[in-house]
Amino acid sequence: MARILITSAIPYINGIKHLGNLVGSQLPADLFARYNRARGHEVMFICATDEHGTPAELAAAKAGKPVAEYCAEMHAVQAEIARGFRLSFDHFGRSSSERNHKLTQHFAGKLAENGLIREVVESQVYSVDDGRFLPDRYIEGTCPNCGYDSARGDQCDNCTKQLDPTDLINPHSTISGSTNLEVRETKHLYLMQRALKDKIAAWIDSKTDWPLLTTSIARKWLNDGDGLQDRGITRDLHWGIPVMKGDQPWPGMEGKVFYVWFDAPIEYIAGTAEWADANGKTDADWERWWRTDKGASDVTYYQFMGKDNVPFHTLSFPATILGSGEPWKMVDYLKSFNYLNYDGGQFSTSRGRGVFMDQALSILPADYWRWWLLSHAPESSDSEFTWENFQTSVNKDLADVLGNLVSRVTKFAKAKFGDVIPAGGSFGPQEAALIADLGARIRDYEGYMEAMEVRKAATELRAIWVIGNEYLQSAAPWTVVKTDPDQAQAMIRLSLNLIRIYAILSQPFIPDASAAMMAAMNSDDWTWPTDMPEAMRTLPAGHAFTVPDNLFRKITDEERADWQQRFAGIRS
Ligand code: B3M
Ligand code: ZN
Repeated sequence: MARILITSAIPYINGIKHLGNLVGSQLPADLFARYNRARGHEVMFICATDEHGTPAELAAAKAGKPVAEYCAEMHAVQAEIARGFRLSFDHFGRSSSERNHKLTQHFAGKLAENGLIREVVESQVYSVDDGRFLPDRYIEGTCPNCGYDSARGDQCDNCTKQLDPTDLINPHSTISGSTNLEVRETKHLYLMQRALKDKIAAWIDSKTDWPLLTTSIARKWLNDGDGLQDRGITRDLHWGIPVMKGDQPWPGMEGKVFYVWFDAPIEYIAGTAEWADANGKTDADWERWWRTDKGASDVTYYQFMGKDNVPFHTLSFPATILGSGEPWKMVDYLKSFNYLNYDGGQFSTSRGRGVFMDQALSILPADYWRWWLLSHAPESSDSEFTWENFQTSVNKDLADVLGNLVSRVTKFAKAKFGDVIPAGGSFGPQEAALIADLGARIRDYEGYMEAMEVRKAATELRAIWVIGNEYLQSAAPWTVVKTDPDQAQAMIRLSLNLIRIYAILSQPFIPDASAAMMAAMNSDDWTWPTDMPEAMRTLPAGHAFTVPDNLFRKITDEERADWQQRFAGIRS
């Protein structure tokens, strides 16, 4: 049994995420967590809300609420939606937690002790009309690297370069649109990442099995141009983690907070401590996941995120960890995703374009979305959501292939042989062939799941459903029953067992349908099918089963057209 630590990039607090956000981090992380639990491994799966920074302050102001209250409410909203999508976090924490305050201040203190923090009197953009320093994200202008005209002060979304606001050409405030900006002096702390460059480079070089998307982004920002720069880790904001050196005040930094991207990844650790607190565990219980001197050396740690988050996880966060000089667990495998586009364009939060997580659940159950999103995960390139494609996937893969098999088999079995699994006949060559094929395909499926090849795993799972249909088609128990009822009984016995096996294999993708299949088979034996002939006999003759309600309904053309219109966004 392995010990597997999984973190998903933590979603910002300021609003409900769209399906593109979901498929880029939380959902594939959940798939991987569910798979590993199903294989009997010890899993710790952590996510949280990312609550600091100006976006939270401004969203709270817009909602007319104190920011702490706003964050608490939005956390509850996001947690509820996560449950709706069956995201199986062991804990869904909050980056504003006491645990994260303490840990973030701890790391800053260690970095200072190790001589890796310098104080910089910085010129920062002050918006005269807004009456405040403008944080990075609230300044937009032209990217000095690629010329994109809506680059943000912290990062260019076009070329992913990490920026400082003063790098921008023709900057303006995104709060008021004002260009009446001046540069004023303010003191900030810088993490001396340059001093850690060799260590970070060596660490990245050791990751020979990482996806190219991950290492190419990391290497680019490590080596290109000026390479790894020292980074400001404090901000002139009210809402955030107060700048302290461990538990000591930091002279000259009163009233300032840590930069949201400094404390956010630390929340992966803090979130695990929150898990301990919420479950009556001790510090040792979470430290065994994170401290290599306290049991974490046998943990394998996987991170999931969209490509825009990769620089922070391959350079900045490792700099924090390595710079602390303490034995914290570092990521072993970083799975990153491209973007999901929406119906010929991009998802847009500001324009309400695309499907947001709450809206998705209001029109169809989680499994429908999980299946489409995961089977179209933007792995090797960006991918696109279209309603036609979604309708086809749901109607064909889920309703026709899987749903239909389950309903056909159970209805026929009940009509012909009653409420229990029939005892007649024995498995012949057709059954042996199916069992062998299934066994081989399950091994392939395991390989893809272990490699986090999400699309390939989905394709293999679908193929596993298809071979069941093909078997039924050629074995044709509804015909055989007329001439050789015993043989038809054996076929149905195998098919009912197949439904249980499908429930187990499909559970990481479509947990609700899997639970319904397992319940219909009147079983709670979720043992992963490693020994195929054995797994095919788990439900014995005489075992009761029921006919479940239809697992999936089809999406009609009218619905498709209606939804396409409804989610097109205010300006389309
Ligand atoms: N909140 C950005 C995002 O949701 C950011 C991730 C933090 S991961 C530590 O895309
Ligand atoms: Zn750029």
